[in-house]
Amino acid sequence: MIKPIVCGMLLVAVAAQSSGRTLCPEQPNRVDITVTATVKDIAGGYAYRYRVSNSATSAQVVNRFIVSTPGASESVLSPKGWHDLPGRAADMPTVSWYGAVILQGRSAEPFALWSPYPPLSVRYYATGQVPTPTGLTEIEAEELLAACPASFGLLENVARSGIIQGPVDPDINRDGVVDSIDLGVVRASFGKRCKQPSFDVRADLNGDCVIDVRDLSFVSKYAGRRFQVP
Ligand SMILES: [Ca+2]
Ligand SMILES: [Ca+2]
Repeated sequence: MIKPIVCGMLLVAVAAQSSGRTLCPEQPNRVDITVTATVKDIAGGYAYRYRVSNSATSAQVVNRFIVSTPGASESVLSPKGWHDLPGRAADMPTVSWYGAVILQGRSAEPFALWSPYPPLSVRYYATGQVPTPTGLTEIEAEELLAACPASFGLLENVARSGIIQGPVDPDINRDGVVDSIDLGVVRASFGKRCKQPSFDVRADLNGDCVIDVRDLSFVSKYAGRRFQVP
């Protein structure tokens, strides 16, 4: 039974080539980066400084680095190289950096943002860039891009994501003060996990898909603190 199946696959491959069907480049999924963050109390808020290094073993360059800033995007400044990403889902505001391509074996210059919100776990994302093959005409390159939308470094094609320190707003109901109402939101779904009934995503402040003492202690730590409501 094995031989006929192999023969069949070969015939399909030959047919694809002879018909001129596009062979898409590999999708971005082989970026190997190291991300470090430092946080300092500064001027009534926090300065977050990030460094991104693209490993020499990475198969792709990095063309965008993104930090999720839940509940805090309105107050994030945009120093050189940083941008708000308009059009993102309201529950996942982000800032992103795409000032230059980070080659394999290289580090990006550190970049920073300021936020009034204290540090907790947030998610970062990196997209890998797949260059179009050399030697194509402009029309051929456009046809390849159109035929292979998944292959080129779009935000949706995240090459690597992970957890890092970033700004998180402990004022869950955003009334300007961290108090018993915010603690109550966490307690109301304490112990719940993602996709369970009564899991309140607002209470999962560190984004680990479970509402537990980590979330509660973060809100408790900042009880009484006032944050300007945008
Ligand atoms: Ca509140
Ligand atoms: Ca959590």
